[in-house]
Amino acid sequence: MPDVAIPLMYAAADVLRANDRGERTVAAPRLYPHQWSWDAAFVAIGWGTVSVPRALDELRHLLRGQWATGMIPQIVFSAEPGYFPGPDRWRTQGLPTVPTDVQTSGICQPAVHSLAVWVIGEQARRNGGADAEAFEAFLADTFEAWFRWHVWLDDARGSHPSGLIEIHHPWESGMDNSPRWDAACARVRVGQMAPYVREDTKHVADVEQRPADADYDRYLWLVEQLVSVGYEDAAAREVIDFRVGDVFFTATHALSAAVLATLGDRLGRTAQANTLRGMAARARAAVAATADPETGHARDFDMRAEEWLRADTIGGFAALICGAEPDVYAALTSDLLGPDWCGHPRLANPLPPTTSPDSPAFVSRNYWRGPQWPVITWLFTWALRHHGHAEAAKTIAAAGRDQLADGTFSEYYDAVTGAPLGSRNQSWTAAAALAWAT
Ligand code: 9WN
Repeated sequence: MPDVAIPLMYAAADVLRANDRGERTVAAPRLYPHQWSWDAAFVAIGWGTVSVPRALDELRHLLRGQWATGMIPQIVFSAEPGYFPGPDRWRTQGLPTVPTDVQTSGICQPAVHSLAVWVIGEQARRNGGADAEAFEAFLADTFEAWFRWHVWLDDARGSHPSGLIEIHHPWESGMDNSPRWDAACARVRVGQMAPYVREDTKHVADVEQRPADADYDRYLWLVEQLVSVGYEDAAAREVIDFRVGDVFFTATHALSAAVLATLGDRLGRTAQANTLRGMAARARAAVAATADPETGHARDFDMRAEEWLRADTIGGFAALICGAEPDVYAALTSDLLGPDWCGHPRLANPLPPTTSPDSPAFVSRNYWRGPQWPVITWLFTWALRHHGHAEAAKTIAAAGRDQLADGTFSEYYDAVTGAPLGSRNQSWTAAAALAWAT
């Protein structure tokens, strides 16, 4: 029986249908009129509960943007206006590594895609019949593409001795203005570049819900630096002002590579499956090695300054995504549920805030600096269940569903007042509601 009230499921499916543009879904109706990489993975999971073939189309469309290097780009652009920076600013067109039939940005986002393939595969197996067949055909067609994505991450972004996946832009973390990046961003020296006008602030009720202008200057400057080396990975490592080992990204890579290995076994691709298992083990060990000796929380590493980045954020719980030793996992789980995090007395809903309410960097309504993001909540509930902590998953999922009962399917929610924030009818929020229903 679904755990989500039936009318909420219908409403969530209606959000996906309204945001559907054929083979792809816009991340949000006005704010994000293109296909985003990690959004597409979660959105496909949501679609999978409605229509497995439509879910597979979503992922196929995303793969149209895959670069020859193996990178899956952060954005596959559509012709719809209203978002900045668009293709003109990214200037990826004409590079030898980019696809020719779609335009893309030049960076990536967390590797949750093989997780999506896995979850949709489970749904297809439960459905049986044509859905199961469609999934098997899809897996055989696309396995290589997902494999190449993880290989690229391991090679081009996993060469630092820490074993962490490195990112070259805060947007690659998916948690753009998280306090995780404050110290590293402070070291970015913005140079001369063409003027620009933000579009995002035109679509939200209050600019205080979005990153600051100074953040945007850095974001755009980092794009200039990447353009200056034609997005070539080795050169980018040398020139980029922001070079950070992202522990949460690393954890998604570990989890996704592990489940893709199991799918590879089923396809009889033993050598590739073993390669994926090796990557997953290395990435998991890298996440474990970041643990702060005092708190046990995972830390990011600034590869430019060669120092640990300390911030009390949801990134500290990265090991819950990829798995850890049983005692470490249990301790982190009880910390997440305890009075410093989900159970913090200031919170409107007992859900993981993106930044600890006790952190000086906490702002309850500003983007990744405090608000609760339903899609992140869903990811933690899936991972907790996967790693054997079903009760904790159930507790958090129940609160997550209560939050969505307002029917706005907002991008994020004020952690203290519970108010819906950012875009309404955000696709991945609707997808989270649907995914909790299975
Ligand atoms: C930049 C689409 C994306 C999400 C990110 C979220 C936000 C973009 C932006 O929206 O980022 O990628 O313009 O603010 O931070 O996680 O993928 O929903």
